[in-house]
Amino acid sequence: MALRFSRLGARVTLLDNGSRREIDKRLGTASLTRIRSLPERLGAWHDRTGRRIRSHDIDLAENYAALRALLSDCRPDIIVHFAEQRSAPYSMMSSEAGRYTVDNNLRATHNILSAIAESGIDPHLVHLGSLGVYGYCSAGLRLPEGYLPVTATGPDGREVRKEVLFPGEPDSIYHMTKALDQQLFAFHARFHGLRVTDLHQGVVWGTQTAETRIDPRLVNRFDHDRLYGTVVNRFMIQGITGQPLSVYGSGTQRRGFIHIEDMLRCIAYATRTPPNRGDRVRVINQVAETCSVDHIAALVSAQTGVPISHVDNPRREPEGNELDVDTSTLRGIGFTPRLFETALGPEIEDVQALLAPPAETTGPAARAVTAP
Ligand code: USQ
Repeated sequence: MALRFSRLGARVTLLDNGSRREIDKRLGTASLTRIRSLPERLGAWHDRTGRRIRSHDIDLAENYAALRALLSDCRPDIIVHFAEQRSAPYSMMSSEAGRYTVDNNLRATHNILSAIAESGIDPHLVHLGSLGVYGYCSAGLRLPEGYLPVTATGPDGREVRKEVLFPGEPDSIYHMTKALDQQLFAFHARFHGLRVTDLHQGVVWGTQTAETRIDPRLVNRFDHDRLYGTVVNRFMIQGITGQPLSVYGSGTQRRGFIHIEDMLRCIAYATRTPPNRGDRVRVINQVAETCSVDHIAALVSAQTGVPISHVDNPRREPEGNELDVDTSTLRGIGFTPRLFETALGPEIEDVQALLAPPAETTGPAARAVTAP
């Protein structure tokens, strides 16, 4: 995302405490692609484009003073907030992981909101939320973009209509933090006039973007382990390496999905169209299509010839669910997303290419793939 904004001509400053790298060390996991240090990556971007991205090692949850000082100094027009522990299964792995997820995510979000309000700046805050905030039981409803119209009868018998934040039913501690984030955004928008867009995003798939392709040192993470590997990426790597595709439970769980390249386009769109001061928080459902897990497995199996294996579901989640999502905002901007039917085959080839890096690459660009 930082590279995309830099290419579009923005002056980009990164705040990163390296938490994802630390979690890898603790879990003994690694991205399939080799992820260079942040200074190396920013150096590569500069080598290739002449553009500079500044970075600061600041823990947003722990170091409010540094965050506040930096915002007063930078006075950003846009803040894109990704600074949260992002894996649902990680958050459910242990009490410690769940508590870290709550402590980190809520404190980071609230510190950003407080620092904006306290420093008197007026940036548009764009937050990466999650479709899972709603819960996965749409039960005949089309999940709206954040708000549910309700009609109630007042004490005088008159009908009252209003829109309320959708009363979500998150299925993990991680999704619960995104549901609580929503309340913090609503409060600060109402109380301090902060301008906020919350993107309720589906499961991301794919690895490379236009910018990361220009140099192997810029490649994105490709996680394929049980905690950070999302379902499509796991199926792709299982297909490529000839391991049965691990469908959890019945496979009739339905989720929303979006390709990483389309995610960048959607976030860039959101930043170009900020809400006004005094508006309620804008919610956009950032989803290209909904699909069941067994359908994705069938597509990957057809592409790779690898069989599907239904394994006991290690997660506590509804066995199967319907999912109908309102994506009016994205369809309204003429969004033509990558869909599995046509884009999955080329993506599998891309991942294969990442496993077999060109000979001139300086150092190993890919790691050995072990059974995830
Ligand atoms: N699944 C399998 N086999 C696997 C891995 C997953 O059948 O090998 C199933 C899971 O049981 C689940 C579905 O695939 O029903 C999706 O799992 P996932 O790990 O791809 O995604 P999920 O846990 O839902 O969460 C991920 C990210 C989170 C993000 C969310 C978007 O961890 O950051 O917010 O996707 S959403 O689910 O729409 O809220």
